[in-house]
Amino acid sequence: MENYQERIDALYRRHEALLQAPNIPQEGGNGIFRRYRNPVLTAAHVPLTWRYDFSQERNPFLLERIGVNAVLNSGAMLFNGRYTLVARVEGADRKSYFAVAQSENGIDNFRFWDRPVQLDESDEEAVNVYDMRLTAHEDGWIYGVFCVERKDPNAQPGDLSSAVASAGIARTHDLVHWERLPDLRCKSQQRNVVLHPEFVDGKYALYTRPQNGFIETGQGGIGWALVDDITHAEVCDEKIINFRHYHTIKELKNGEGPHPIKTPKGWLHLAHGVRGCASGLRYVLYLYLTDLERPWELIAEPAGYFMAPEGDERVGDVSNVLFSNGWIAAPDGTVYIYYASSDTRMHVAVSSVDRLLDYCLNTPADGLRTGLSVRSINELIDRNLASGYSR
Ligand code: M1P
Repeated sequence: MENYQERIDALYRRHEALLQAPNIPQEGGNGIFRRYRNPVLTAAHVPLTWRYDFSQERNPFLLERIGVNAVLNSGAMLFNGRYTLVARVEGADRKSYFAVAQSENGIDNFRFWDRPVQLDESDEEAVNVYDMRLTAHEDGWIYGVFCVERKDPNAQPGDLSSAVASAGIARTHDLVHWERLPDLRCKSQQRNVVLHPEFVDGKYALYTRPQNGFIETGQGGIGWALVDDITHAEVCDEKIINFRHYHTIKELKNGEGPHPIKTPKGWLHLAHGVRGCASGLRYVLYLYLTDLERPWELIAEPAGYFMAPEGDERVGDVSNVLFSNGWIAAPDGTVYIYYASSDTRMHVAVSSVDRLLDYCLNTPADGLRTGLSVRSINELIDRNLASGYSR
């Protein structure tokens, strides 16, 4: 039987081996992006000191004291030259919190900082917080906008599930000390709210997702709203800029991912779309492009999904889900897309601004009926025949 210190050393060795495992790109793919083999963050990446009590007196069996269920939906940015994720860590108790992890190259060796983020409470205590979108705004602050969940005060007695979602806002300069601002005030419930990185007409601009209830999103889609004062943010007028449609990948709901990337051809957006099927909800990722001067105006939107769950990604806590609220456009034009699979673990896929623009501008749009989908295929075949390719 190993002694206590040897067992601790073995835990650390296994943890280090995981943290230092090199990641490698997967072969094949569609040319638009490249997946990497290993998840970049999982529950097992969480520091051992957050989970174990290393005192033999208090923890003679060396049991894990505080469990982690999943590491998922992470905000992302380059911070002090490092690829930085503000991850949603979900405890075994189902409460999520935020934690910063960094990597030198964006694809492997992500390490959490020493402690999770200790966010101040707003005036009204929240039961859960999750899915932070990071925005380094031109006002000089780094903002984190996230979902705040509370029990529905109007729930019937015995109803322990009904909840209310709103957008929490906090800002920081160092990702350690966060100033909590009042939650977004709005007529509807909100999840997937994202701060645009630039002022628009001298105002803060938000991508929103108005909801009828905690789960239902009603008629709309992704919204756009201007806010005068981010320290008392209120959505008075919201217009839908990216609609949902019947029999598409976003038939049931959609939501903005991270804030869009500014490119010479427009703002490049990453979003998720949801449809229902016999096995439940299916979450996929899609892209769209909006005008540089008028970020609320759609320029292009390829048909269908950009990424969908594949292989092991399909299975997890909430299966058949890809979700992204973080990507990084590096100075050389490489784009690192950080996405979670099945609400369980974080992955990276790599592309470039040029490839993603090409994809957006040259993939046929959704004609919304099968006849037009087949017409697009035949037009492609005609062009290939004209170039001498018959099969
Ligand atoms: O379980 C899938 C996702 O469900 C929600 O997203 P949406 O509000 O668009 O339905 C969020 O809870 C998200 O965290 C989760 O990944």
